[in-house]
Amino acid sequence: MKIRAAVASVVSALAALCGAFSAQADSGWSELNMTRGVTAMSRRIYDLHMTIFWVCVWIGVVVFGVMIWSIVAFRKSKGAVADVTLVHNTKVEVIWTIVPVIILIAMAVPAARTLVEIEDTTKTELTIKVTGFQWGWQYDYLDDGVMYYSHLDRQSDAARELMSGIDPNTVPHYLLNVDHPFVVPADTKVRLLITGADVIHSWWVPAFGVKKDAIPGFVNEAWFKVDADKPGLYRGQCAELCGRDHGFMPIVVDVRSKADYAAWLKEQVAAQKQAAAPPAAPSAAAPAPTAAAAPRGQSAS
Ligand SMILES: [Cu+2]
Repeated sequence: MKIRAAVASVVSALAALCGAFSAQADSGWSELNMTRGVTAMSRRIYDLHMTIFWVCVWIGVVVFGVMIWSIVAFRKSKGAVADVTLVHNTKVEVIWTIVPVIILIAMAVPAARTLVEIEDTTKTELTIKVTGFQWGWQYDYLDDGVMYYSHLDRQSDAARELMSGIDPNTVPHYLLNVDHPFVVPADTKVRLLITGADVIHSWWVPAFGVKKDAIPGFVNEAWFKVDADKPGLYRGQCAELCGRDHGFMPIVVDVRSKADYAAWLKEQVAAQKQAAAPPAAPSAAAPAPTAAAAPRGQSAS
């Protein structure tokens, strides 16, 4: 009876913990977990992750609970005699085969549905090619002819140098800032065509629930649609060990409202057209600085 009470108290403590976890979703505890993100897909992935996490917790509690209770309650010193009828008991074997199969199917159905949807790049409204290189990212807006490179920002780059004398704590978003953030519209299904220029990189932005390898010679697809009310800056990193400066090629996505994005795009198109125009007339104004700076640090180490 004591053991039964102990098991009951462990179960109720775990139930309380479940409640505490969901109540503290925005406290420090959530830092240990996946982010819920800012897209419907990232939330689906999060919910799936939590569902399966709790299924695993309950299986662990039940299996270890029964095991520990059996070991303690039926110990030899208490005079327990082994129950030999349980050996090759067909009924028990059928139950402990069917129950896990049902649990696995119940978990596989929502997981497969989510995976299929992650791969569904139909009905995209904007396609951008993302190329990872040593060490930075190149963004090509295929329909608009806009292209630029995104590198670690100058401040972080200076502070990271050996003996730079700069305290990294004084650098805002140290190693997580870029010179030219990746600008995309909110409330738009954006398809990314992800590839690599030299070695394998991986484009990872947790808030979008997107992590896709950038492999030379292959084009991988990914998509995201940020909630209309969630414009802002979202950060990510290269998630594939790609060489010496793997830790120094962050990603910053600047999600803007559709109107702000359209205005930014117009500006970029005009600026890049001007930069590409042949310098025919000597009186022509100098091309406006654009985001399309030459990639630096492309040479392999
Ligand atoms: Cu990389």
